[in-house]
Amino acid sequence: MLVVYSDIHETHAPVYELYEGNVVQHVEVPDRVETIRSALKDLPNFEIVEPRSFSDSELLSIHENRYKNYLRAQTKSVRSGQRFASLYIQDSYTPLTKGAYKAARSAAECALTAAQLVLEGSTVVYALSRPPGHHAETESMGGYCYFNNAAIASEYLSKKGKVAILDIDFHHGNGTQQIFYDRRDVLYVSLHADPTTSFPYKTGFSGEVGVGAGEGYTHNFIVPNDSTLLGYQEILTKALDKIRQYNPAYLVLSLGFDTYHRDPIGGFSLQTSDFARISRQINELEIPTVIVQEGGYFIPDLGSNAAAFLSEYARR
Ligand code: OKP
Ligand code: ZN
Repeated sequence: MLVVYSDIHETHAPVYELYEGNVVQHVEVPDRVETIRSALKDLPNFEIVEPRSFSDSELLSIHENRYKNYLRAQTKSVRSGQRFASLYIQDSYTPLTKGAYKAARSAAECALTAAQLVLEGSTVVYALSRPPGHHAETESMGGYCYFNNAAIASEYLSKKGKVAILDIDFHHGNGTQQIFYDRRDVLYVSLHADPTTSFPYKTGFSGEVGVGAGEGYTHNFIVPNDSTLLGYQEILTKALDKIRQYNPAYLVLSLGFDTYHRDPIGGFSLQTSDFARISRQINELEIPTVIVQEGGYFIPDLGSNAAAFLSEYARR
């Protein structure tokens, strides 16, 4: 399996977030991706490749130009450490660092490269991207996300055929939902924690089903807190049925490991070996797939969780 990775992400190293106004250590740190990379690099069946470069047009197919320019200009003026933007921002969890723009752009290029490789005939490619993307909306950063990597890759693939996005991060992908809410050529299916009590709080309820031409092409499945594999897989089966009915040409998987039982900000009870079972179930779809890394914050076990999940795919 090809793994698309660039070390540019390291220039984006958030230090703290403001949680209810209090300074809290940031969990979305460079070590996340480094620990996954080192777990995969010595495994057979994995090959790490650099992202290709893309012009701004792919990024601008999803994000507003003025938002992109704002992010670039604002990060340029960060000297060291971090600060917070005043505009185009959803929350106080998503700081500007010196490298945020470059890293986010590179993460999008990882996802785009993975999409391109799938169009060229690979059955599955993994974008080891950071910062994550699924909370980023057309015109705003939020939830540690700046550009929506999975949405940018999906838009790219949608020129060639119908795309289904399956989002299995612990949190609802409000950005991805917003971007494709009125479209039927890209299906959005998400399994996540109850937004009544979990981030992003405002969206992800089961009554949100899309609008206009997109009505019926968004599906939100709420997974109860403390769910273990059995309960999780029951809901996953329903989500996968929606994807089968849609019969897409491509699958984009927004993959989060914050569903792990030891995750510091998650609330489910999945174990390392469960990730292999879950990926086997998704793999049964047999659709050409771009996997895009989203969350997952328990660094000591991130490498083994990624290896457990991806090794099932690497058999393909
Ligand atoms: C990003 B992704 C904890 C507050 C956490 C933000 C969560 C962002 C998750 N101090 N709030 O979906 O993994
Ligand atoms: Zn998450």
